[in-house]
Amino acid sequence: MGRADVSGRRGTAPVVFVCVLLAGLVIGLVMVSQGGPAVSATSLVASYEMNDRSGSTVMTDSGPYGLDGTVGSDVLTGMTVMDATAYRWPYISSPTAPPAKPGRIVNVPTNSYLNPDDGDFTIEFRYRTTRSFGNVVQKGQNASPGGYFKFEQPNGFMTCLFKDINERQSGVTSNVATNDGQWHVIRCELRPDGARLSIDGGRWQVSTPRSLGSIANDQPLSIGGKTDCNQITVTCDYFDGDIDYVRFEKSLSTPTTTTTVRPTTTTTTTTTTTTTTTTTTTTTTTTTTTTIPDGPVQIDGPATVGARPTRGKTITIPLP
Ligand SMILES: [Ca+2]
Repeated sequence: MGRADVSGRRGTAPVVFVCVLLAGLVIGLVMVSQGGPAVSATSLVASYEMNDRSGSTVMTDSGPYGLDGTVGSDVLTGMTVMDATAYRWPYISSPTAPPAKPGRIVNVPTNSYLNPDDGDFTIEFRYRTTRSFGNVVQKGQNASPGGYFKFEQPNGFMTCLFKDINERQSGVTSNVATNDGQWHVIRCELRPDGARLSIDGGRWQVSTPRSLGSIANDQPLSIGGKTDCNQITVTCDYFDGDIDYVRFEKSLSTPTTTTTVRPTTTTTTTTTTTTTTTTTTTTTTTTTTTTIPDGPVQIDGPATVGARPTRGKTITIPLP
């Protein structure tokens, strides 16, 4: 987790006493540059707008790193749904019935930009469904070394879950169902004190405070279900519905403060003898970083669902 906490100590120029006849000239100087608190902020690392044309096999990343994905053969692209261009995951009778259908998965090859590592991480997507199951977005699975994250919606209640390298978990389940067929914006953030979830820009629903360690695996990003599954020993938990976009933000390199220390020089002169004394004071500044959560957090506040989604309309077109 990023931390923003700067503590510093200033050196004190030594006081020089002149005991003999003449006063001495005392010059002391300590300079420490003022490095402000290092604040970690999340930056966009991938943006999948899912506006690719019909029949596209490539999920285009419009983010800064071009982390394009591959569209499974069962996923429909270029769909106009209400006001959006979206991908469609067609009807499936059961998310867990054999055989596995890897064509239902959109995946992006593993990339460190898509791992939370030990910093802040944010996932936001806009989706609609009338079903009560399905994993929407995940990178890694429960058994993945290094940890993982996922979104699933048992009974229509969206849940985001993070699990770190030490198998500590932080997750939030929405207190409202969002499987009403309308567009909903789901935003989940991993912060130093755990996960928090917002529905359609509503109040944060927060996890039990828990600081997680690093989350970094070598698994692909998977949209629409699991990549590594067989529906026998590991269910695939396929999604059924539409997704308008998926975006990822991450705290990247944290700026560090620079400290400059100059030694203190003291010169003392007398009439009888001349003594030059040089004293060096070393000042040490310790710098750490902390993330300042952006935005208010209200524990277990009601999310606003049923309100008009960011770009949604009130008309309803049933899913196939
Ligand atoms: Ca879109």
